[in-house]
Amino acid sequence: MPNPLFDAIFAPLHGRDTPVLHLQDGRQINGSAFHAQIARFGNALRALGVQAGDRVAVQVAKSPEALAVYAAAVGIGAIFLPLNTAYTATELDYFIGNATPAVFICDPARAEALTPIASAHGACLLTLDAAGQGGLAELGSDHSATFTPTTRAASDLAAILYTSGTTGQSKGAMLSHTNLLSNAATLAELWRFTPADTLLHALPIFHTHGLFVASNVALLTGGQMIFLPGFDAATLLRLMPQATVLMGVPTFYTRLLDAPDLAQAARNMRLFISGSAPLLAETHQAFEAATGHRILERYGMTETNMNTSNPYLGERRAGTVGLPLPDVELRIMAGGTEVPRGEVGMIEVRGPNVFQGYWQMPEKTAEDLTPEGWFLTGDLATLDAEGYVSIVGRAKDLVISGGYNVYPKEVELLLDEAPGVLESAVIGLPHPDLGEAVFAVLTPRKGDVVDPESVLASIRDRLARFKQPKAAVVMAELPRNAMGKVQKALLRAQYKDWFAATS
Ligand code: MLC
Ligand code: AMP
Repeated sequence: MPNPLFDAIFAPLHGRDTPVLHLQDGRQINGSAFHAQIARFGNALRALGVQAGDRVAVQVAKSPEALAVYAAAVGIGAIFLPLNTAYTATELDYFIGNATPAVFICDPARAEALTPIASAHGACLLTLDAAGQGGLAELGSDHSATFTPTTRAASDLAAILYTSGTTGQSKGAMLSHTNLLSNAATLAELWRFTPADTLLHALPIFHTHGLFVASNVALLTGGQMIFLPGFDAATLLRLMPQATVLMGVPTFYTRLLDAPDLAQAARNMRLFISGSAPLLAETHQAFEAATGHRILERYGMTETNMNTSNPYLGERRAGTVGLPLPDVELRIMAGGTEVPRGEVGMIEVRGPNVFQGYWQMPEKTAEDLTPEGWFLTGDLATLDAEGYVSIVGRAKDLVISGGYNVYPKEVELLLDEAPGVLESAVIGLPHPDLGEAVFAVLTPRKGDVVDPESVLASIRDRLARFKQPKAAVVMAELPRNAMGKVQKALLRAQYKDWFAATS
């Protein structure tokens, strides 16, 4: 195949005169119009000199045009690099410096602030706003709607997605055409997607879940998407009667449960899927009681796309993430050997979904990816007698807040720089809306008084909002074990009711 991912997912839109995207305001975009948009962007990027293998970085609001940029980048053989819209200039400087994209597309409102970053790293800066307008759109309108994709091998890279690291340094996960296409095809079959499906799409498209699981699966199977800028419970309920499938993080489901008329809105739905963070068994049960639907929970990550899923027809077991996907091998390891069923170990996975390594970080790649192709996920789990996987914890120091990952180290490094702070410990605490929320424990330097609010204010412009602690407290010193390691488990136990009590 000349361009495996493009040919399977986007080329079939050409000549399709039925809608592919439905927008909140009632507008519809049919397949051929969307393909023409992709072609114009692809031709414009080529005219700018973007070559196969170059990175195309984007930090733009979710829109049909933003999705078209993904398709265009893949179509011209470039490597698509989407960035969370919450990232600050400080964070972007790192990503752009590390990935050195040929082009960086940002919101026009941020262009002035980001120009020095783009210039410093040799990227051409273009703009695209939430309405699909900006420099890229203007360039695109000068170009042809006829498009020939650039030939790529199945093992060539299609995307790089950054994932934060336990050391505080983000790593770019390199994903090949095969990684993305094999996983989309496996999920489409497992979840019984057909051209008759309409996916309610309210996730961001800068992460695996919204971009690869949701968009790739719906487009690969010739379905339609109700493409929303973000999550709003009332809008989802209004549009749900026109949809068949919803994919969301657990916060979507807890919020929907609080909304009136959920049962009525869900009547025509075929499937509700949850992932990216643990879905509490009680949410699963409450949703079934309210709607009659058993949410299908699956488990994945940036480096591997999806690894496991509850079955479509068999038992969807609450509190588990289901069975390994048909083409994914999964084992639970401790001390170099597989643990007996029922015992806890770390999940390792191998298969066509597993990434190609971290961008320009061979040592970090070697830490997590064995020469035999096993990826060490850092997730702790058990297997039951039927092979269902239950995630019971994480070996990595990680907080998952509303489906976004926050690595405490990155936050601690900034907090430790605040005036008067000796050291800090960042932990995740149970939160009724976000599942877990970020919380900081600060200790003062000798003789200093630390005001938690001023400390939080000092990092406000340097870190994406979702990573910033929702609350902070001061302690005289952090609890440590005999080895001197901060005992975060003790802190989590001490403050476990903080958000339940305050929200
Ligand atoms: C927003 N805020 C958050 C937050 N989302 N804070 C902590 N955690 C979050 N997840 C902050 C904002 O900065 C703002 O702060 C305030 O909350 C309100 O912002 P908002 O934009 O109105 O929030 P809302 O729209 O309600 O967003 C919540 C959400 C959203 C849960 C709908 O976060 C979301 O769509 N999450 C999905 C994440 C996702 O797609 N993950 C997949 C990763 S892929 P302030 O202070 O300015 O008011 C992956 C692999 C896999 O994990 O398996 O799928
Ligand atoms: P990310 O790095 O954003 O891709 O996040 C991946 C991490 O999210 C995984 O390593 C898990 O810790 C977590 N995760 C994803 N899906 C689930 C799930 N269904 N249940 C529990 N944790 C999950």
